[in-house]
Amino acid sequence: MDLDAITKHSALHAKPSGLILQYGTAGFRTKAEHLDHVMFRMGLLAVLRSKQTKSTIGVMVTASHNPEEDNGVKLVDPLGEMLAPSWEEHATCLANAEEQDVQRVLLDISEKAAVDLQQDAFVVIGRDTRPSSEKLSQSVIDGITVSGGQFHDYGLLTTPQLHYMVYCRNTQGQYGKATTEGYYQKLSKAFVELTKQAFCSGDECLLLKVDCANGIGALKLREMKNYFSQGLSIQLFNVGTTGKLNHLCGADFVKSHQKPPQGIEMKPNERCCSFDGDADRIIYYYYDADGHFHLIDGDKIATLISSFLKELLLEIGESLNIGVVQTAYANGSSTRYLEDVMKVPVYCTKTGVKHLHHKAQEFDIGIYFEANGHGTVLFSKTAEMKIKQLAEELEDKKRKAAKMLENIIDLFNQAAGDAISDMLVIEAILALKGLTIQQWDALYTDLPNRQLKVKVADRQVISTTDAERKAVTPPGLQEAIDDLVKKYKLSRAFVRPSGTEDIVRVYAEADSQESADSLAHEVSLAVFQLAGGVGESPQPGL
Ligand code: NG1
Ligand code: ZN
Repeated sequence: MDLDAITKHSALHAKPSGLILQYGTAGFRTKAEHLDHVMFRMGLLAVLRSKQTKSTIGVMVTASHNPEEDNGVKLVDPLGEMLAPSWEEHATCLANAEEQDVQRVLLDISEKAAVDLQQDAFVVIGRDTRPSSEKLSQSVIDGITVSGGQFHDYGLLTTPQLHYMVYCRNTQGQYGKATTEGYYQKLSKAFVELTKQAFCSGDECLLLKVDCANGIGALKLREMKNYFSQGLSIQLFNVGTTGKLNHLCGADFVKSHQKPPQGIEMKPNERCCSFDGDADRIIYYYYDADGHFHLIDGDKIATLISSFLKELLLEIGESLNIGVVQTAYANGSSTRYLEDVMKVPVYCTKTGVKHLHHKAQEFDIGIYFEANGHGTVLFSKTAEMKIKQLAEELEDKKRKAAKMLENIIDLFNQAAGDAISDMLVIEAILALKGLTIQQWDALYTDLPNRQLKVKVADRQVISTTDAERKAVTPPGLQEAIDDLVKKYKLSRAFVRPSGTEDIVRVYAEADSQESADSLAHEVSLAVFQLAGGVGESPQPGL
C-alpha cells in the first residue's frame, strides 16, 4: 500500500471539519453532500477487509427508503452478510479521522485486525438510482484503486443483488453466476418450476401491481420480466420517470402512513405491493369492496411463508426445526398467531436485519422478517442436503413436496432480504394454495398501531434492554411508559433511538386505532420531557 498516494488522494476527498458519523444499523447514512470522504475511505476499508478475509467484499451505495437527497454506504462481508461488528468500529474510526490521521488509522486497523498487506484485494460495487450515487461510487472506486485493490463496478443494482454477487463470487459460482443474468435465471427457473402445479381459475390469478418507489426496483423488474414467458404478470408503477424516489410512495411510506402510495391505480381486491428505494423491502396491500385499505406487512408475510413451509415439511415427514425471528415492531397479533395457532417458536431480536439474520442461522429453517417487509428465509446446509436427497428418494406426493422445497431454497436470497425474491415466493404460494389476498389477510387481525418520531438533542441518552422493548435510561422513562400503557387495553409501547436517522422512534399498539394513536402521542410527550426534546413539543394527530 502506497501510503503517500493515499494521503494525496484523501485530500481530494476532504472531510468537512467537525462532521462525526456513525456506522449504524445499515452503514453510514446522511445528506449526500456530506459523504464524499466517507465513500473514499470505505473504498480503502473494503480493500483492507478483502485482504484480511482473502475474499471478495461488496460496497453498496444507497440510502434505501430515505429521501432522495440522502445517500449512504455499507460494506458487504464474504458470505453476503452485513459487516462484522469489530469492522463497524473500524469503519466509524476511519470515517471520522481528521485528514492528517488517515494514514495512522489505516495502519492501526491493519495491525489490530492482522491484515496481511501483501494480499490481493477484490471489491465489487453497486449503487441505487439516486442522482448522487454515481459520483459517490466513483469516490469508492478512487479509494479502492489508490490502495492497490482490484474491483468490478456492477453499476445500478438492487442492494440484495449486490449481496448475491458477493456470495456467488466467494462460493466459486456454486450459489449461482455472479451476473444479473445469473440472478434472473436462478430465480425465474425456480419460480417457473415451483408454480408448474398451480391451478389458476381466472386470468387474473397472477396479476400483481408493483409500486417501485421510483427506484432501482423498476429497472430490475423490467429486465427480469423477459425471463418469465408466462405465469406472472406484473404491472409496474412509480418507475422513476416523473416522481421522486421514495416520495409519497414505496414500502416505507405505505407501512408508516398505513395508506396506499400515490401513482398507482387500485381496484377493489386487486393485489398490490410496494418495494423500497433499493428493493430489499416489500409490503402488500389492497382495497376491499367497501373501500377499506388493508396492509399486509412483513409479519403476515412471515406467517404465510412459515405455514406453507410447515405443510411441506409435514408432507415429506421430516422434522427439521423451524424458527421465526421478529423484532419489537412485530404486531402482537402476529406473534400470538405464530406461537399459539401455528405452534412455531418465535424469537425477538434488536432492530436491524443483521441481528435477525444472525439469529435465523441457528435453525434448520430460519424465517426472519421485520414488520417493515425486510426479510428472507435461511436454510442450513444440513437442511438443504436433506431436502435434496429426499427430492431424489421419495415418491409421488412426497417427492413433489421435497421438489417444491428445493425450488423455495433457490428462490430465497440466502445472502439478504430481497423484495424480488420474496415477491416471487409469495406469488407462488398464493397460486399453489389458491389463496386470494383477502384470505391471506384473514389469517389474523393486526392490532391497531402507531409509529412516531421525536426529535431530541442527543438520542443516545436513551438506552434499552430486552431486545429494545424496555428503556434503561434516562431515569424515569420506562416507569412513565409503563404507567401510560396501563391506561389502555391490549396495549404495548416502547421507544428506541433510530440507527439510521437522528430521531427517537416511538411505537404503540392497543385495541383501537384511537387508543394506539393516543398512547403513541403520550409516550412521545414523555420522551420529549425526559430525554431532552428539542423544537416544538409533539402535537396530537401527527
Ligand atoms: P432504524 O432507523 O434504526 O429504526 C430502520 C428500520 C429498520 C431497518 C433499518 C435499515 C424500522 C422501525 N426501522 O432502522 O428496521 O430496516 O432502518 O434500513 O422500520
Ligand atoms: Zn432498503
